[in-house]
Amino acid sequence: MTTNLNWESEKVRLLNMSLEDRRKRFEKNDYITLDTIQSWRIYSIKHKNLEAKKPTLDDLNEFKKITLNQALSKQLLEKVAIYTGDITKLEVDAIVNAANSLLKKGGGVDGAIHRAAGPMLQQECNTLGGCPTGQAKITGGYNLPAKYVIHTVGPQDGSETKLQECYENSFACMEKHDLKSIAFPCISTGIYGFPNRLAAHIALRTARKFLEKHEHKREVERMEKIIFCTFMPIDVDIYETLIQMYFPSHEWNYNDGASVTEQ
Ligand code: AR6
Repeated sequence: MTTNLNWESEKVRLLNMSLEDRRKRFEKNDYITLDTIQSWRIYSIKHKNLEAKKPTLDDLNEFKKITLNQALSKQLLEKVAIYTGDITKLEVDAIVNAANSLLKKGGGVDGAIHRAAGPMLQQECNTLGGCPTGQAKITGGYNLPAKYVIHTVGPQDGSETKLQECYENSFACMEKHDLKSIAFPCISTGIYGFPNRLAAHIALRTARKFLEKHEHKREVERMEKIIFCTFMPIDVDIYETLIQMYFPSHEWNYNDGASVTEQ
């Protein structure tokens, strides 16, 4: 049993474990491996109903805040994914937690992550001195299939800049620790009440910018996968619509204007 162990030694022990040994800690169906999560390229081929999902005029206006580097468009389709379900099941390098600034276990996805990770996650969080809104701090994943948890604190006042910083700082955190796969919940859109659609624009835009910057790096330094973990049906619908703008799988693109739905 690990419950009497100190979090520091347990963190080191788990991080040094082979993948095979890490997996032995779980029932077979209790973790989801990265290779079984469809990239957006495959998802967009398999889900035929997606083409019917058109952005609105508001979406188009929000999308104007970015100009895509078209030369990278094809390869980036492999780097992003929508996954619908429980983020605590994902065997990725890091899952992101929508935390509070005290880094004390709360409700929502934060509660789910703490429950699945076990008490050492809180013990490590207690040593970090909290986390200001928009910043990100990293801990071990403990009993989670994910190696690390990146805790970021979303805005409670609807600040778009702060939400963007959550994504930017989570990416910075993973780069610093040489991590290659990350899964985000829809930060701030639950208890903190940020509008879901605008939040998805910010998440997708920030991810696109990060990947465009990153793709010029050497193969070994590149990102493997950014996963947008949707949990509520409304977010599935929003992400399935908007990801088509930010990661277009067709020749046309929304920077040139394309058909939209009436609002
Ligand atoms: N897997 C993936 N996403 C989930 C899961 C899950 N297991 N559970 C919930 N979500 P919220 P916030 C989705 O409220 O708005 C906590 O008390 C959920 O449906 O968790 O940033 C913290 O301690 C929603 O789409 O985060 C803070 O006090 C998304 O996760 C406060 O809530 C985020 O909702 C943070 O509020």
